[in-house]
Amino acid sequence: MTAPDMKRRLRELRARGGRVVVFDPRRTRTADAADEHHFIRPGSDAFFLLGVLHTLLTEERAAPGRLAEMCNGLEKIGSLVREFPPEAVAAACGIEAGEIRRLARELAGAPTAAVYARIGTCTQEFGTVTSWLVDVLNVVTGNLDRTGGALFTRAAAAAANTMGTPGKGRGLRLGRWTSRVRGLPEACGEIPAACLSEEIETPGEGQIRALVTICGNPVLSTPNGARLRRALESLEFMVSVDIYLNETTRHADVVLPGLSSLEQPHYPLGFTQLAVRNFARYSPPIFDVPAGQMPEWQILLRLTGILSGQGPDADLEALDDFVCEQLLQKALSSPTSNIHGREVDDIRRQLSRYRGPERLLDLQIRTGPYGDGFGARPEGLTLATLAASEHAIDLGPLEPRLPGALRTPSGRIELAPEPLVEDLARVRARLAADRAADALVLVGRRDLRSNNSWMHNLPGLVSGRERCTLHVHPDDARRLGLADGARARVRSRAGSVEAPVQITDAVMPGVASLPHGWGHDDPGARLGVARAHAGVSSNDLTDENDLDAHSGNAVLNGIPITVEAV
Ligand SMILES: Nc1nc2c(c(=O)[nH]1)N[C@H]1C(S)=C(S)[C@@H](COP(=O)(O)OP(=O)(O)OC[C@H]3O[C@@H](n4cnc5c(=O)[nH]c(N)nc54)[C@H](O)[C@@H]3O)O[C@H]1N2
Ligand SMILES: Nc1nc2c(c(=O)[nH]1)N[C@H]1C(S)=C(S)[C@@H](COP(=O)(O)OP(=O)(O)OC[C@H]3O[C@@H](n4cnc5c(=O)[nH]c(N)nc54)[C@H](O)[C@@H]3O)O[C@H]1N2
Ligand SMILES: [Mo]
Repeated sequence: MTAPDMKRRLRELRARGGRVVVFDPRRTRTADAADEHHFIRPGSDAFFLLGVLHTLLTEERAAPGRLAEMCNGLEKIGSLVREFPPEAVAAACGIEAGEIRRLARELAGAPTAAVYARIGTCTQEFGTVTSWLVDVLNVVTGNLDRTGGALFTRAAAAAANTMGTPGKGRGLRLGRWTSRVRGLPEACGEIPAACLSEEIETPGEGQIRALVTICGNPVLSTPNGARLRRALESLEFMVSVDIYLNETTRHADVVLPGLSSLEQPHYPLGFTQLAVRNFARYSPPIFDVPAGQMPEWQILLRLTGILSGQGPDADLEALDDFVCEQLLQKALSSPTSNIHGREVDDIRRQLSRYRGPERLLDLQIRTGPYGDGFGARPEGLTLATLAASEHAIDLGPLEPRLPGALRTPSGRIELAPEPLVEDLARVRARLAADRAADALVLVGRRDLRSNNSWMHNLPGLVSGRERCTLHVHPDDARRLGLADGARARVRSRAGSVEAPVQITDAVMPGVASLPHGWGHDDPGARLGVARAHAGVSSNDLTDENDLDAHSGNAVLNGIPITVEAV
């Protein structure tokens, strides 16, 4: 879900008689805008959700409705949750059994509802299981794919769930191969960023000796950044496509700055997949490209030419044509595409007004679910119609899309996939392992005037009170002898940092919070303003060995730490 002015939307939802309930180890601004907020122990969402499911199923409140006929494994859920009655999970998640039951009953009693989770439930020990249980809850209550519930978008371009055969596909593929050093499974073709240091450090066939970073600052944004910093130094060669000389790019042999976003055209390809209403919008560049600078897509094609052995003077036009041709041939040969079997020259000619990413976008929009099919539906969308429209084009509210939006081999919702069912054993084991009562764990937090690790080099965005502070609950501060504003040393398995303490009851007892993306005191970076507001990197505390088993996402929330006054 992505949409502007969420505060207003939540207010309007409540004015319509809706209720908002937030689960977060911190009392956030979202929590302030809600009817109810519950502190939840970091990493314990799976326990809580299992307790809710247990209540729904044992009290026979499940009402999947039309979803029942679309599911494989619905019956299995009942037996999976049997061992997780609210009493068994309450202490671990920090929410009382009676409250879990009440919340479950209210969820089941609501005419429509949506259970929705974001990054805090992904970047933790049970990230994949938690995300799965969220979906299971929406299915069991009949809220998946229902107006007023959790709906799929129908994006105008590049949506996997609008291409190919409706309802059928390869499904999600995990673990087809493993990383070289630690043997970690790939997920959707990627291996965890948490493997990067060891893949650089460990000699042998396949060792990473050169690196290209694009638009990323992994020294500050991935776990155990301190180790990565050392690893990057040992590379034979590194290129960064980036606009700043920061903690990561300063290790590069070559930095290639692209254009500012106002010098480039924009289409929110990613966010339209997550929108709360279907729309398409194209924004032309506002400023001309300054002399001597290249758009990022040309920089990347230039690098492609070099890496593919064509040297620094490879024909960019030919490379661009090659990329477009791949996409075009795929569309022409797909029996379900709206240009299946058409004359290739006709389509090429119609695409020829654009180059680079705009040409690819035009192709994807026109072969997409609202597209003009290059003349087959003249009233359909093209990039030209978007460009001619001053505002976004409204493609209507989200609507039920199942089973057509599915891309599983079975053509059904796989509600109890084997790898996740098996992972419940890990959940069970964790539930049994009592944590020490006074153990402290670390979570992060985001900031309105920041975007992950950057935007700290602009005076207007770092003015005012220091933001890289350690939030600590008053009870913990008392116990640990920490004073507000005084400095504390925070230690984890991976490392240690020193930060000023901010005592606040906006964090739950037993939890401390430090934002990520700070730590701008690197001598090699050229960030004058950011250096004056350096802060420390919370990813010097996160552990590259702690991952969610399936996604490979790093555990960035719920890090065991100790804190002492300095
Ligand atoms: N201004 C601004 N906007 C941004 C960003 C930014 O840095 N600044 N970043 C952008 C990016 S890259 C992303 S991915 C999105 C992320 O947007 P969100 O997904 O909304 O992520 P956060 O704002 O980090 O909020 C995550 C919340 O999860 C809570 N949390 C931590 N651990 C747990 C847990 O175990 N269980 C539960 N239930 N909650 C937990 C944290 O306290 C925090 O309040 O925001 C994007 N928007
Ligand atoms: N502890 C902890 N760690 C986290 C998170 C967390 O919640 N807690 N959140 C995680 C999440 S959700 C994310 S998405 C990652 C984000 O981490 P990264 O993907 O590393 O992203 P940023 O830190 O935003 O760095 C963006 C980079 O892009 C550069 N840049 C900005 N504009 C442009 C441009 O127009 N062109 C180019 N080429 N470069 C540009 C900036 O200079 C910067 O180097 O961090 C992750 N790390
Ligand atoms: Mo993100």
